[in-house]
Amino acid sequence: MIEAWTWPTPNGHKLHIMLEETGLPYKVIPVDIRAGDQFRPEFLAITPNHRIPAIVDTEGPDGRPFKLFESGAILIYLAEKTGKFIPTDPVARYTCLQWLMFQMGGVGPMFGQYNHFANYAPEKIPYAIERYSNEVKRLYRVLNKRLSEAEYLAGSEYSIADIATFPWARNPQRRGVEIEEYPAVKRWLDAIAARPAVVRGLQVLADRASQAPLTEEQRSILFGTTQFAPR
Ligand SMILES: N[C@@H](CCC(=O)N[C@@H](CS)C(=O)NCC(=O)O)C(=O)O
Repeated sequence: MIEAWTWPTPNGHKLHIMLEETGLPYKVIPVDIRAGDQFRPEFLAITPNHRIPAIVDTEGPDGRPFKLFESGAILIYLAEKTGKFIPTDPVARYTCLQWLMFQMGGVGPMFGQYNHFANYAPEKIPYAIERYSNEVKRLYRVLNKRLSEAEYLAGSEYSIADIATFPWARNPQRRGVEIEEYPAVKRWLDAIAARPAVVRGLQVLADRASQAPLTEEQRSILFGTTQFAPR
């Protein structure tokens, strides 16, 4: 049984989709990051980084409970545990890991910074918005180039690289992007969105997702004194 400590955000959806794709038995433990659940002692005991997602595999590698955080590491772990969505051929395997790292180091952090400065920053800073907007578009261009030459990011097979990138690349309008400018990304997004396990994964905690403006308390939890208090 996988305990999924999670919330319906792009990083959370990577885990939800992977769990649905692999068919592993799992239990969702909601961590409401707007309410500050990420700072509760029981969650900090799993991840000192107080970010979702994190998992506990009640039957870990040595048969004992195993805790893991960082969505990329979790995807690799679950792929290796099930033998699914990570190629075994060395070239395809490292190509898969290359695109997974591209998501973890580029797409996630940069799209996140764009979202922060465009939608959450209390003042609109043109330099920051333009910098991250340019970077988001550059990353979409890189994805588009790759997906013009291969069906999926790792090559011919759907893999954890796609599972990691899809939740960030969908909803291009939220990233200030016109998807028609990236036709190969659009083709790939449509194909992945049609997968039944992806549809089910995106439903996990969907009733708790919110686009509502942040209250002052939520702002402190996510971006202010609560977030940055030493722990
Ligand atoms: N590199 C981490 C990033 C995780 C992350 O940033 N999670 C966000 C939600 S998408 C979070 O937990 N935010 C809570 C907070 O900022 O306090 C991963 O991929 O797991």
